[in-house]
Amino acid sequence: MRFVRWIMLVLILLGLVLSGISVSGQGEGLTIGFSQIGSESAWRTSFTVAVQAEAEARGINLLFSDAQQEQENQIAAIRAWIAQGDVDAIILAPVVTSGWDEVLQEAQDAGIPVVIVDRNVDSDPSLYVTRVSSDFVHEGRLAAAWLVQATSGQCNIVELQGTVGSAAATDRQTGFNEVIALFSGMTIIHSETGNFVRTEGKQVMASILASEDPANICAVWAHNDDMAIGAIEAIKEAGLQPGVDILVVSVDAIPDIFNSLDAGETNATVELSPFMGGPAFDAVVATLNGEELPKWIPVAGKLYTTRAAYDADHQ
Ligand code: GZL
Repeated sequence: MRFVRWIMLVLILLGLVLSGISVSGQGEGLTIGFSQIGSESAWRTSFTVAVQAEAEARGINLLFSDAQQEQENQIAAIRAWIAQGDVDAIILAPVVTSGWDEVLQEAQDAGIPVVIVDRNVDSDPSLYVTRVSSDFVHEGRLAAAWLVQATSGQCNIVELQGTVGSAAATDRQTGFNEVIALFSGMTIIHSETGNFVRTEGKQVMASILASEDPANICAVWAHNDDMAIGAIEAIKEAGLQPGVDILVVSVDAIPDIFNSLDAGETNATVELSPFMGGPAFDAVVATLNGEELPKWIPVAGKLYTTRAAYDADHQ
């Protein structure tokens, strides 16, 4: 009888331990798939490097896929990780907003939690754990507010859009347009995509400068710094002074944009932190431990007009 009681006690204790097993706080030993959009901009590359470094520091086995800007490559990578059978979670940086329902459902059916990072998806939030990102609408509002005050509400603006269909482009445009709509003198005279790519930003700006009287252009609003830097090159090649003849405002706060700020060739950038790996991995650990999470974990960013101001905030 004593033996039976002993066995029962061991089984109860074992049940308690097994039911209480939790993933380590940092995610050590987990296998996580990271579907990255590509390397279209300096910010994207710094984001990739930051996530990989964070995984390394935490002892996470990171499976990395660069989709070369193609949604089909992201979907294929996610399906491969589902088929692999030993992937604990997936982190997805979606290139565009639509077209994710099916593969997110497949991941959920396979019991693999998905955390969205950076851009957004239009899928039902029940299909992913949470989204770690900045507020793109706010970034657009900050850029517009700066330009309104810099021009006393009187400016003809060239807009260099990011990737068509991406949340970053759509929402930054929404935020910017909301603010300038309050000032009748603020007008977007050209709006074209440069796909967040430096060379395309230069090409689009050069073609606009060739077709429009440059004296009629007050400012460039670029959805990211890479396109702004491309536009700066085009403005200089047209014999004009970027940052003076034509103001420039953009988003990302990449190292190169601070060189342009130092040279007086651009005027303002809105910070976009590349350090979303930590919050994303924390969300994976929390969800694997059965914790409920909010559907959005925001990452903040400020507008900077000088390197000194940025450095003061990033000691
Ligand atoms: C925005 C991000 C954008 C960056 C660009 O969060 O998706 O994509 O602003 C990048 O540099 O291409």
